[in-house]
Amino acid sequence: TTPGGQYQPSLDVLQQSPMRPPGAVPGVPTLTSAEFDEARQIYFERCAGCHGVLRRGATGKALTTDITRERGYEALKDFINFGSPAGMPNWGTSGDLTEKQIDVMARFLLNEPPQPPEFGMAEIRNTWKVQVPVEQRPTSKQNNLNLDNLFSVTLRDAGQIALIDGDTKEIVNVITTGYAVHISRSSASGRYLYVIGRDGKVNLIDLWMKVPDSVAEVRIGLEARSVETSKAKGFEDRYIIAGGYWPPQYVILDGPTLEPLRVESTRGYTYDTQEFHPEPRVASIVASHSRPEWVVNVKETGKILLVNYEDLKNLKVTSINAERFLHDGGLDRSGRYFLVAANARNRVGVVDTQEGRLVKIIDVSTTPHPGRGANFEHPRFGPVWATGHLGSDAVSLIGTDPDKHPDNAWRVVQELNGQGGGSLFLKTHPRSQNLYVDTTLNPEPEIASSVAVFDLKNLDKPYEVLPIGEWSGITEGQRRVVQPEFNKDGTEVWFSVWNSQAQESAIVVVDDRTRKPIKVIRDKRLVTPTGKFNVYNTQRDVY
Ligand code: DHE
Repeated sequence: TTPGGQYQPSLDVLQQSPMRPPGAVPGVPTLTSAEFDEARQIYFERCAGCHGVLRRGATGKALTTDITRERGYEALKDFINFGSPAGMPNWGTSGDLTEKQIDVMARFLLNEPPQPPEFGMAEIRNTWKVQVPVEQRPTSKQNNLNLDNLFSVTLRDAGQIALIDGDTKEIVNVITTGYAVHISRSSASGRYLYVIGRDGKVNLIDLWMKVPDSVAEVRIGLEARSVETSKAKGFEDRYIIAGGYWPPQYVILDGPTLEPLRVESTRGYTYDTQEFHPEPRVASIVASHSRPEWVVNVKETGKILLVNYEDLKNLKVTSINAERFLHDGGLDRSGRYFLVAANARNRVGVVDTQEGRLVKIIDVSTTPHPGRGANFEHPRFGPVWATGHLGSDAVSLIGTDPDKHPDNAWRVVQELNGQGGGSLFLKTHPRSQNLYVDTTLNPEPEIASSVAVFDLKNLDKPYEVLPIGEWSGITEGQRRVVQPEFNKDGTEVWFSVWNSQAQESAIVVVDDRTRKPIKVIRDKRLVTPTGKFNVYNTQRDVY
């Protein structure tokens, strides 16, 4: 471990490619080699996720040179500096990028995007390392941790995760991983934890070790966001799937060792106009608990793939036409239906994972962003799944019970109004009466550093605002509050107070019943905490 160590994301693989600053185009500013490398690095770390490596746009607008040259250097600089209410972060005024870096980025965007190299089985295999072979791992749990209530916390800019004991709130270990781990997923048994970095690096963490640590790693591409495990009966802890942004592909790995087994490209045709797309990225992936299948959401083609892992040699994939720009989503409370945001189309798609078919595409508000969403019993409409939005203050509640509440199923039964746009995640728990909605990317610092709580028994009651940033005791920097996550019992909800790398960050733990803070975790090792994943809730998809 390297507690508090600063991670320098490496461009090792990218560096091997023959990419050089483009030659001068009349009227287009040039970049030196050093500036070009810096811009590529920043674009990879901050921009590619929304705008795409080839800049063809998805959650963010297209930034191809026909568009950027039309807008011009000054407008690009302003946009990067101040952001926009539609969800573009204010990279300059937040302190994340310097004036000089913004100048370099504006010039970079006026030039053609460089295309990174491919990354097939040979390259993937080259990065595969088993640090502790299976036979040298413990055969029973070697620690006294209550693993069910352990939290895996992303330390974004440090390239690490922190394992935090949910009972004592102590940091158990800080583990070096890929850069900006996006999500953590628990294996079906709960023994293993899988994390994926933005740089495509997957780490396998064995929670049975005396001090849980990484036992294997592999890089599945150059940019990635999602990882999931096999959860069906008979396949527990057997396989892993990781989804790539670049190259656009998914890779199936052996669960206990991360040995790469099969790589599949997602390049192909959009579901609607059936035009070829060179960069259909793999967004969220969720495992079915009842069938040996993963639900794989392909952003740019708008297709949902049900990848059956029963026989990897004769891979069966059901390809469902859904909607473009699929992003994040989760299962309904029954576990049968999967709901996913097609965020740039303001829609939510519903798939019946049992019958392997699309159920409905539902119109919601501007740019839905649910995370995995929030399931609860609505006092009037029965079971619902909720999503917040990046582009509006709406929280849409969608009925999910076609058997007992057929009139309410697969439509927005109610829209709540939260604090504002810029919402990333919302959460509740089967034992909670509260729905917590963050507004992390709202341009108003007060709103970005607080959350709204709705009373699930009385949704007409105005929401209460919890000033989480203020409760953290941190006074410096932009204290963005992000991603509510419950403990195993559903009695506490944890929030990250996500500051820039140079500033102090924290985690605030709130008592769900009283809605008051019960603990603030402040530690110099907590560098830029973002996502938090409770082992038990993640393993069983409790959300
Ligand atoms: Fe995420 C989930 C992609 C920005 C933190 N994010 C996801 C998922 C995808 C995704 C595809 C679903 C994974 C799954 O369930 O299998 N995220 C992207 C992007 O492309 C985007 C928009 C831009 C980018 O450059 O990455 C983006 N995400 C962010 C952030 O800025 C956040 C706040 C911090 C960070 O690390 O970059 C962030 N994303 C998260 C978190 C989740 C997530 C914490 C899981 C939430 C959950 O509760 O399931």
